[in-house]
Amino acid sequence: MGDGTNIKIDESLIDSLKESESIVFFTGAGISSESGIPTFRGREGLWNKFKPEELANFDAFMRNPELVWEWYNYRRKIVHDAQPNPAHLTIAEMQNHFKDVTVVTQNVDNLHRRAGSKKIFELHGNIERNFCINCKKFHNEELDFSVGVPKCECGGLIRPDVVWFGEYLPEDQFLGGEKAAINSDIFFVVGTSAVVYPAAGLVYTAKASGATIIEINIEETEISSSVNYSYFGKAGEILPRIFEDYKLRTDF
Ligand code: BV8
Ligand code: ZN
Repeated sequence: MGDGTNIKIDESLIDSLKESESIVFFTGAGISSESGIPTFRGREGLWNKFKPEELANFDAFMRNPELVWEWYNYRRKIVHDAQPNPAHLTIAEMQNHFKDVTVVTQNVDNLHRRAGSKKIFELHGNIERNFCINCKKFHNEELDFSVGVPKCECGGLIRPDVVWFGEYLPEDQFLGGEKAAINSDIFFVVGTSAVVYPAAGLVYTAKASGATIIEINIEETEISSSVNYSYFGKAGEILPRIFEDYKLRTDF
């Protein structure tokens, strides 16, 4: 395990980056952990206490909407107070140096957009949006988060616009992410345990399409044995390090 500061970035990776036009960043909760947002799994996962599968599903919401809404309120506050970290900011800056930079994220926290990334596919929705389970109308600014589960004027309960277990991913977002994976030269996998499907399958889609796969994580994951390069350390340290090495060895 490295701490990012003593990690050596392979020269062959920098060479590949120099020849690359399409770069994808497939990200998970770990990229936001240095912004103070707890991850779901992994050795530092705060939700180790609650299994996300038990709260992030429609049946749990119907059984106990107050509990599920409370969990999301808690997370909304953390997300609202958080700021993008050097990992999000490096990805956004790379847009100025490569032809095509795409973010495909499992995160619902909006931090890539706030960091300045432009082309983003959100596979699991966005915690800042909410809609009525009955008429599907979106409700955002007008919601009062301090008083229990809000209801739509049609009487339906309002839920966050995130993808729960057992629900289909938004088709346009998944197809966009899949197309980016297929067309990528380099596919970074950053801060994800890569156990939630179909999202994690995009790693194998990219690999089968010939992309070089680079994993950045504080620990080994399900995909570690399938990637071309693994860097074990914090995303907020390793991504800036890779980009610095790239700039040092590239003439502008
Ligand atoms: C579906 C949104 C079709 C809401 C989330 C058995 C086998 C295979 C699949 C299944 C199965 N049983 C059920 C399934 C399907 C299921 C699934 O994959 N389950 C798994 C868990 C077994 N998938 C689904 O249900 C999906 N839909 O399949 O639809 C369908 C439809 C109808 C009927 C049948 C099928 C929908 C899944 C969507 C779930 N939504 N979130 C919310 O946020 O509230 S899940 C949740 O996991 C997260 O939100 C995130 O989106 C996702 C992935 O988590 P990660 O981002 O990877 O985070 P994690 O905490 O796990 O890992 C963090 C990593 O970061 C760690 O590795 C850690 O080491 C690292 N790290 C920490 N700090 C740092 C770091 N790395 C770098 N730097 C650091 N500083
Ligand atoms: Zn409604």
